[in-house]
Amino acid sequence: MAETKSDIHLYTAQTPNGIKVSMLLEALGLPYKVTAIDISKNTQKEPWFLEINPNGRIPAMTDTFTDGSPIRLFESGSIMQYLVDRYDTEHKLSYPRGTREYWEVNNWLFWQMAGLGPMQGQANHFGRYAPEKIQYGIDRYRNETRRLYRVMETQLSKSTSGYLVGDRLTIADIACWGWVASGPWAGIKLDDFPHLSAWIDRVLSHPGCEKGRHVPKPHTALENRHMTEEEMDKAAESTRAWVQQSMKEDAKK
Ligand SMILES: N[C@@H](CCC(=O)N[C@@H](CS)C(=O)NCC(=O)O)C(=O)O
Repeated sequence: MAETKSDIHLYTAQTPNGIKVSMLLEALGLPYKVTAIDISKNTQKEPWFLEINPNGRIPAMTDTFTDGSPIRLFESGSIMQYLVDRYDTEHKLSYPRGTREYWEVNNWLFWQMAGLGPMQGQANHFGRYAPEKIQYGIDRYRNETRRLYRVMETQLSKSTSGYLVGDRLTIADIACWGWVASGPWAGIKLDDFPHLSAWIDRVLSHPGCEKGRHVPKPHTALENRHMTEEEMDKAAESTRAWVQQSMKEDAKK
Protein backbone atom coordinates (compact mmCIF):
# COMPACT_ATOMS: atom_id res chain seq x y z
CA MET A 1 0.00 0.00 0.00
CA ALA A 2 1.39 3.40 -0.95
CA GLU A 3 2.19 5.62 2.04
CA THR A 4 0.24 8.90 1.99
CA LYS A 5 1.70 12.16 3.25
CA SER A 6 0.84 13.32 6.75
CA ASP A 7 -2.20 15.56 7.17
CA ILE A 8 -2.11 15.93 10.93
CA HIS A 9 -4.60 18.17 12.73
CA LEU A 10 -4.17 18.44 16.50
CA TYR A 11 -6.99 19.61 18.78
CA THR A 12 -5.42 20.62 22.05
CA ALA A 13 -5.16 22.93 25.04
CA GLN A 14 -2.30 24.02 27.32
CA THR A 15 -2.37 21.03 29.72
CA PRO A 16 0.05 18.20 30.67
CA ASN A 17 -1.83 15.78 28.39
CA GLY A 18 -2.10 18.25 25.53
CA ILE A 19 1.57 19.15 25.34
CA LYS A 20 2.63 15.50 25.11
CA VAL A 21 1.45 15.47 21.50
CA SER A 22 2.81 18.87 20.43
CA MET A 23 6.21 18.10 22.01
CA LEU A 24 6.33 14.79 20.12
CA LEU A 25 5.20 16.33 16.82
CA GLU A 26 7.91 18.99 17.11
CA ALA A 27 10.56 16.45 18.14
CA LEU A 28 9.66 14.35 15.10
CA GLY A 29 9.74 17.46 12.90
CA LEU A 30 6.27 16.74 11.49
CA PRO A 31 4.06 19.45 9.99
CA TYR A 32 0.65 19.82 11.67
CA LYS A 33 -2.32 22.12 12.03
CA VAL A 34 -3.52 23.13 15.49
CA THR A 35 -6.97 24.03 16.75
CA ALA A 36 -6.87 25.43 20.28
CA ILE A 37 -9.73 24.07 22.35
CA ASP A 38 -10.96 26.28 25.19
CA ILE A 39 -11.83 23.61 27.75
CA SER A 40 -13.21 26.27 30.11
CA LYS A 41 -15.93 26.89 27.49
CA ASN A 42 -16.52 23.12 27.09
CA THR A 43 -15.74 23.14 23.35
CA GLN A 44 -14.59 19.54 23.92
CA LYS A 45 -18.21 18.56 24.63
CA GLU A 46 -19.57 19.93 21.33
CA PRO A 47 -20.96 17.38 18.82
CA TRP A 48 -18.30 18.09 16.17
CA PHE A 49 -15.54 17.41 18.73
CA LEU A 50 -17.22 14.24 20.04
CA GLU A 51 -17.03 12.88 16.50
CA ILE A 52 -13.24 13.02 16.91
CA ASN A 53 -13.08 12.05 20.59
CA PRO A 54 -16.30 10.52 21.94
CA ASN A 55 -14.83 10.95 25.44
CA GLY A 56 -14.93 14.77 25.19
CA ARG A 57 -11.34 15.40 26.28
CA ILE A 58 -8.22 16.87 24.72
CA PRO A 59 -5.89 15.98 23.07
CA ALA A 60 -7.45 14.57 19.93
CA MET A 61 -6.03 14.29 16.44
CA THR A 62 -7.00 13.52 12.88
CA ASP A 63 -4.82 12.42 9.98
CA THR A 64 -5.17 10.90 6.54
CA PHE A 65 -4.55 7.20 7.05
CA THR A 66 -2.39 5.01 4.84
CA ASP A 67 -5.53 3.96 2.91
CA GLY A 68 -6.26 7.58 1.98
CA SER A 69 -9.27 7.95 4.33
CA PRO A 70 -9.42 10.08 7.48
CA ILE A 71 -8.49 8.52 10.81
CA ARG A 72 -9.29 9.89 14.28
CA LEU A 73 -7.06 9.40 17.31
CA PHE A 74 -7.82 10.08 20.96
CA GLU A 75 -6.13 9.33 24.30
CA SER A 76 -2.70 10.91 24.41
CA GLY A 77 -0.91 7.55 24.78
CA SER A 78 -2.68 6.12 21.75
CA ILE A 79 -1.90 9.27 19.72
CA MET A 80 1.78 9.05 20.63
CA GLN A 81 1.99 5.36 19.75
CA TYR A 82 0.34 6.09 16.38
CA LEU A 83 2.78 8.91 15.62
CA VAL A 84 5.96 6.96 16.34
CA ASP A 85 4.64 3.77 14.78
CA ARG A 86 3.75 5.51 11.56
CA TYR A 87 6.25 8.35 11.26
CA ASP A 88 9.35 7.48 13.33
CA THR A 89 10.52 4.88 10.86
CA GLU A 90 14.17 5.68 11.61
CA HIS A 91 13.55 5.15 15.34
CA LYS A 92 14.94 8.48 16.48
CA LEU A 93 12.45 8.54 19.38
CA SER A 94 11.38 4.91 19.53
CA TYR A 95 12.60 1.33 19.25
CA PRO A 96 11.67 -1.25 16.65
CA ARG A 97 8.52 -3.23 17.53
CA GLY A 98 9.35 -6.48 19.29
CA THR A 99 12.62 -5.34 20.84
CA ARG A 100 13.14 -5.41 24.61
CA GLU A 101 13.28 -1.60 24.68
CA TYR A 102 10.00 -1.33 22.74
CA TRP A 103 8.19 -3.19 25.53
CA GLU A 104 9.99 -1.22 28.24
CA VAL A 105 8.75 2.03 26.63
CA ASN A 106 5.27 0.50 26.68
CA ASN A 107 5.65 -0.26 30.41
CA TRP A 108 6.39 3.38 31.21
CA LEU A 109 3.78 4.74 28.83
CA PHE A 110 1.05 2.65 30.48
CA TRP A 111 2.46 3.54 33.91
CA GLN A 112 2.04 7.22 33.05
CA MET A 113 -1.42 6.83 31.51
CA ALA A 114 -2.87 4.63 34.26
CA GLY A 115 -0.88 5.90 37.26
CA LEU A 116 0.96 9.20 37.18
CA GLY A 117 -1.61 11.17 35.15
CA PRO A 118 -4.78 10.03 36.96
CA MET A 119 -3.22 10.21 40.44
CA GLN A 120 -1.71 13.65 39.91
CA GLY A 121 -4.97 14.79 38.33
CA GLN A 122 -6.80 13.78 41.51
CA ALA A 123 -4.11 15.47 43.65
CA ASN A 124 -4.85 18.64 41.65
CA HIS A 125 -8.56 18.13 42.13
CA PHE A 126 -8.52 17.70 45.89
CA GLY A 127 -5.67 20.15 46.50
CA ARG A 128 -6.77 22.99 44.20
CA TYR A 129 -10.27 22.58 42.76
CA ALA A 130 -12.51 20.91 45.39
CA PRO A 131 -14.95 23.37 47.02
CA GLU A 132 -13.84 22.17 50.47
CA LYS A 133 -10.47 20.97 51.78
CA ILE A 134 -10.87 17.24 52.37
CA GLN A 135 -7.57 16.31 54.00
CA TYR A 136 -7.99 12.56 53.41
CA GLY A 137 -8.32 13.09 49.65
CA ILE A 138 -5.44 15.57 49.54
CA ASP A 139 -3.12 13.21 51.46
CA ARG A 140 -4.19 10.10 49.56
CA TYR A 141 -3.46 11.53 46.09
CA ARG A 142 -0.44 13.68 46.98
CA ASN A 143 1.25 10.74 48.70
CA GLU A 144 0.49 8.40 45.82
CA THR A 145 1.80 10.97 43.32
CA ARG A 146 4.96 11.44 45.39
CA ARG A 147 5.41 7.66 45.50
CA LEU A 148 5.16 7.54 41.70
CA TYR A 149 7.76 10.33 41.40
CA ARG A 150 10.04 8.20 43.60
CA VAL A 151 9.58 5.23 41.23
CA MET A 152 10.60 7.43 38.29
CA GLU A 153 13.47 8.99 40.25
CA THR A 154 14.86 5.50 40.97
CA GLN A 155 14.58 4.49 37.32
CA LEU A 156 16.40 7.67 36.21
CA SER A 157 19.12 7.20 38.86
CA LYS A 158 19.99 3.87 37.20
CA SER A 159 19.88 5.19 33.63
CA THR A 160 23.16 5.89 31.88
CA SER A 161 21.48 8.08 29.22
CA GLY A 162 19.38 10.10 31.69
CA TYR A 163 16.18 8.99 29.91
CA LEU A 164 13.65 6.44 31.11
CA VAL A 165 14.42 3.76 28.52
CA GLY A 166 17.68 2.89 26.78
CA ASP A 167 19.86 5.46 25.08
CA ARG A 168 17.31 7.99 23.84
CA LEU A 169 14.35 10.25 24.52
CA THR A 170 11.13 8.32 23.87
CA ILE A 171 7.39 8.77 24.22
CA ALA A 172 7.77 7.40 27.77
CA ASP A 173 9.68 10.56 28.77
CA ILE A 174 7.45 12.90 26.78
CA ALA A 175 4.29 11.39 28.31
CA CYS A 176 5.57 12.10 31.83
CA TRP A 177 7.19 15.47 31.21
CA GLY A 178 4.22 17.86 31.48
CA TRP A 179 3.03 16.16 34.64
CA VAL A 180 6.37 16.24 36.45
CA ALA A 181 7.00 19.82 35.29
CA SER A 182 3.79 20.82 37.07
CA GLY A 183 4.50 18.77 40.22
CA PRO A 184 4.49 21.82 42.54
CA TRP A 185 0.91 22.63 41.42
CA ALA A 186 -0.06 19.18 42.77
CA GLY A 187 1.84 19.88 45.99
CA ILE A 188 4.98 17.88 45.13
CA LYS A 189 8.29 19.66 45.73
CA LEU A 190 10.87 18.71 43.12
CA ASP A 191 13.86 19.53 45.41
CA ASP A 192 13.59 15.99 46.81
CA PHE A 193 14.05 14.49 43.33
CA PRO A 194 17.45 15.52 41.87
CA HIS A 195 17.36 13.07 38.95
CA LEU A 196 13.86 14.19 37.97
CA SER A 197 14.89 17.85 38.18
CA ALA A 198 17.86 17.27 35.87
CA TRP A 199 15.66 15.19 33.53
CA ILE A 200 13.16 18.08 33.19
CA ASP A 201 15.92 20.24 31.65
CA ARG A 202 17.39 17.34 29.65
CA VAL A 203 14.08 16.61 27.91
CA LEU A 204 13.66 20.30 27.07
CA SER A 205 17.11 20.46 25.52
CA HIS A 206 16.03 17.86 22.93
CA PRO A 207 15.25 19.56 19.58
CA GLY A 208 11.57 20.47 19.31
CA CYS A 209 10.56 19.89 22.94
CA GLU A 210 10.93 23.50 24.03
CA LYS A 211 8.83 24.72 21.08
CA GLY A 212 6.27 21.94 21.55
CA ARG A 213 5.59 22.73 25.18
CA HIS A 214 4.21 26.15 24.22
CA VAL A 215 1.33 24.81 22.04
CA PRO A 216 -1.32 26.16 21.72
CA LYS A 217 -0.22 28.91 24.13
CA PRO A 218 2.73 29.51 26.49
CA HIS A 219 3.47 26.80 29.04
CA THR A 220 4.01 28.46 32.41
CA ALA A 221 4.32 25.56 34.90
CA LEU A 222 8.12 25.72 35.04
CA GLU A 223 8.20 29.46 35.54
CA ASN A 224 5.42 29.24 38.17
CA ARG A 225 6.92 26.44 40.23
CA HIS A 226 8.20 28.82 42.91
CA MET A 227 4.78 30.36 43.57
CA THR A 228 3.59 30.15 47.19
CA GLU A 229 0.64 27.93 48.16
CA GLU A 230 -1.53 31.06 48.49
CA GLU A 231 -0.55 32.26 45.01
CA MET A 232 -1.35 28.84 43.53
CA ASP A 233 -4.72 28.73 45.28
CA LYS A 234 -5.56 32.18 43.93
CA ALA A 235 -4.49 31.17 40.42
CA ALA A 236 -6.76 28.08 40.66
CA GLU A 237 -9.90 30.13 41.31
CA SER A 238 -11.23 30.43 37.75
CA THR A 239 -10.54 26.74 36.98
CA ARG A 240 -12.21 25.76 40.27
CA ALA A 241 -15.44 27.39 39.13
CA TRP A 242 -15.36 25.58 35.77
CA VAL A 243 -14.56 22.20 37.41
CA GLN A 244 -17.51 22.57 39.79
CA GLN A 245 -19.89 23.50 36.96
CA SER A 246 -18.67 20.62 34.74
CA MET A 247 -19.14 18.13 37.59
CA LYS A 248 -22.75 19.26 38.01
CA GLU A 249 -23.39 18.78 34.29
CA ASP A 250 -21.64 15.39 34.19
CA ALA A 251 -23.74 14.18 37.13
CA LYS A 252 -26.87 14.57 34.97
CA LYS A 253 -25.53 12.37 32.15
N1 LIG B 1 -6.46 9.93 29.46
C1 LIG B 1 -6.74 11.10 28.66
C2 LIG B 1 -7.04 12.26 29.57
C3 LIG B 1 -7.49 13.47 28.82
C4 LIG B 1 -7.93 14.59 29.74
O1 LIG B 1 -8.37 14.35 30.88
N2 LIG B 1 -7.81 15.82 29.24
C5 LIG B 1 -8.19 16.98 30.02
C6 LIG B 1 -7.13 18.04 29.94
S1 LIG B 1 -5.57 17.44 30.54
C7 LIG B 1 -9.49 17.55 29.47
O2 LIG B 1 -9.74 17.50 28.29
N3 LIG B 1 -10.32 18.10 30.34
C8 LIG B 1 -11.55 18.70 29.94
C9 LIG B 1 -12.74 18.10 30.60
O3 LIG B 1 -12.57 17.38 31.61
O4 LIG B 1 -13.85 18.33 30.12
C10 LIG B 1 -5.54 11.40 27.76
O5 LIG B 1 -4.42 11.16 28.20
O6 LIG B 1 -5.74 11.84 26.61
